[in-house]
Amino acid sequence: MSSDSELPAGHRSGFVAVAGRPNVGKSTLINSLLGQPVAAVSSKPQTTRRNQLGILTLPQAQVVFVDTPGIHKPAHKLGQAMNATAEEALQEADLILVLFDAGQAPSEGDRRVAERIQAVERRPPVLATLNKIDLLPAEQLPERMADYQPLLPEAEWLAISATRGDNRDLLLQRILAMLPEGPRYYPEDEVTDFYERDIAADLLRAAAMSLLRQEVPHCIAVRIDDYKERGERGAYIAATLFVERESQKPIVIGKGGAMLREIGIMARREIEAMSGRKVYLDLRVKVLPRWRNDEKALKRLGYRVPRRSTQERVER
Ligand SMILES: Nc1nc2c(ncn2[C@@H]2O[C@H](COP(=O)(O)OP(=O)(O)OP(=O)(O)O)[C@@H](O)[C@H]2O)c(=O)[nH]1
Ligand SMILES: [Mg+2]
Repeated sequence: MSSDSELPAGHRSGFVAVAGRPNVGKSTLINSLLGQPVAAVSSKPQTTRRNQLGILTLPQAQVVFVDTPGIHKPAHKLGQAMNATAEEALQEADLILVLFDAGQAPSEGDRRVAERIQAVERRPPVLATLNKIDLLPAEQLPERMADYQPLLPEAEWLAISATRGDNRDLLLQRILAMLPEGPRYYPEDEVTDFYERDIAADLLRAAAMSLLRQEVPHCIAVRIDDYKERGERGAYIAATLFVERESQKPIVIGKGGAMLREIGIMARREIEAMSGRKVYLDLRVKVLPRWRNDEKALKRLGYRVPRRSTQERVER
C-alpha cells in the first residue's frame, strides 16, 4: 500500500453506500464502475443479501462502494436481516448513491427507499440516479426525471445506464467531487472485501436465481463445501444449494439433472471470469426446512441477524 505521504495533495476518499429497491441495478453499476465483476447480478430482485465492498483506487482518490441488499418490505427474517444491513451502510456512509429505475414510474418501494434515506441521522450528501435510461425513449426522460425528483428534493440528480455506460464518467466525477479529503483505506490492489469463495457462492446463487422461477429463486442458499487449487487444472469447488422444501428439490435438479447442469454451466462461466482461471464445479441440492425464518440457519449461512430493535423498526 502507498503510504499517505506519497498521495497527491487533496486526495479524496470515502464510503459510498449504493442503495435502492431490489433490482434497480446497484450491483451492475458497481461492477461497471470497477471495470470488473465482483458483485453477483441477476434478473431477479433480492439478489444481493449482504453488504459487499467494491474498491476503486485512482491516483487522486479511493472510492469504497458499499453494495447493499435492495430495501423492501420483508416477508421473513432473511428479509429483515437484508434491510438492516442496507440501513447500516446508509448510517455509515460518506455519500449515499441511490438508484431508481427509469423504466418505471416511482413506486411504493421507491418511496420507502427515499424515506429511509431521509431518516438517516447526520445524513451525508445524496447523489440520486435514474438508472436504465436505455429502457426509456429519450424524449420521455425529462418527464420521468420530474416524477422522481420530488422523492429526494435536496439530492443532486443524474440519468445513467449501468449496462450501456451512459454518463458513467460524469457520475464518477460527481462522486469524487462529493467525497471528503482522506487517506487510502485499502491497498491499491484490493478490489473487494469478499474472499473468492464468497463471491463464487454468490455467483452460483445468482445463476440459480436467473434460471429458476416463481418463489424458488428466493429459497436458495449456497454453501461452499470445498475450494481447492489444483494448479493447471484450475480450482475444484464443491457446493451445496439449499432449498426450503422437499418439493423444490426436483425443480432445482430438473429432468435428468438438466437444470442443475445448466446452473453449473452458467455459474462456472461467471466464476471463471471473476477468478481468471479454470473451474470445476461439483454441485448437490439439499433441503434446509424454512431456513429463511430460522435464525440459527441464517447465522450459519453467513447472514447477520438484526437486533430486535432494528427488526421492529424494519417491520413497521
Ligand atoms: N436495461 C438495463 N438493465 C439493467 C441496467 N442496470 C442493471 N440492469 C439489469 O437489472 C437487473 C438487476 O440488476 P442488479 O445489478 O442485480 O440489481 P440490484 O439493484 O443489485 O438488485 P438486488 O441485489 O436484488 O437489490 C439485471 O438483469 C441487470 O442486467 C441498465 O442500465 N439497463
Ligand atoms: Mg445487487
